[in-house]
Amino acid sequence: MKNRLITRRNILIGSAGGLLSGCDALNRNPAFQDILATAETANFKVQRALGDRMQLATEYSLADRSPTFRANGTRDPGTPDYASSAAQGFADWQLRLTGLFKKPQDFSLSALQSMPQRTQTTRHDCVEGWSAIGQWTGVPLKILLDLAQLRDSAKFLVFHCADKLGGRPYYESIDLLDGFHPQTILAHRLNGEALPVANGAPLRLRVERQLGYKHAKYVTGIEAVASLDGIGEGKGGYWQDVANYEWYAGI
Ligand SMILES: Nc1nc2c(c(=O)[nH]1)N[C@H]1C(S)=C(S)[C@@H](COP(=O)(O)O)O[C@H]1N2
Ligand SMILES: [Mo]
Repeated sequence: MKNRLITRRNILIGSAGGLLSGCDALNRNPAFQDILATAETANFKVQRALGDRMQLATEYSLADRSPTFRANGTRDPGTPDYASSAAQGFADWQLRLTGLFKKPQDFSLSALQSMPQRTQTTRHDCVEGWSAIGQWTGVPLKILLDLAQLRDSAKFLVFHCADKLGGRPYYESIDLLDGFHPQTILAHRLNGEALPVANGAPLRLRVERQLGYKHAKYVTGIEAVASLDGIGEGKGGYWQDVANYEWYAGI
């Protein structure tokens, strides 16, 4: 039984590697292997779960877009720093990659905009009971992870934001499966225009297989960590800490 399981695991890891090319670090990653280990008793469930995690979210046509893409949560971080950056069209915005990277580095907004881009029209589902379809353009997170090179000990990516809600910094985190997912992008355009302040200018995460609160707006930094323990209250995100929302909010 054990041997069969190991064999199956290798097959699963192998196929994940095929889909997410260049993800040797992911395949060696203990967190990734934990995903498999949690469903040891029902292997087909593991296979289904992993298969699901690899799938693309539905993409829509431009005609399907919502007339207006509503905003939720912070609509303007409202700090002097943010206001002065906004006044110069975010020319001084820096995205800082810190933590468990071999080559931690900063990217300016214009550097991110000059990288290969992905455009996708997807449906955003907020847990509060509304959805909206919008077209997003941004840099695939995988490109940044490949440049900064995760260390083998990295298990999660924490997104730090410029805003506070109720006095606490907003933050979110995802695992490496979502980090390397082809639809996971740092978006700077919505519906063909510069991302509005209300929707997270100049940079917001799109992690299309999960609910709205995972999509961190006003992103200033990505920290690669081995554990979520030291971040916020340790539950992996603002709403997880404040209201016990699920860390993995799959849709
Ligand atoms: N930094 C930050 N990110 C955030 C939030 C927030 O308040 N601050 N709200 C979250 C929630 S609950 C949702 S539904 C979406 C809303 O994105 P939108 O304003 O573009 O509709 O952003 C998410 N990301
Ligand atoms: Mo939300």
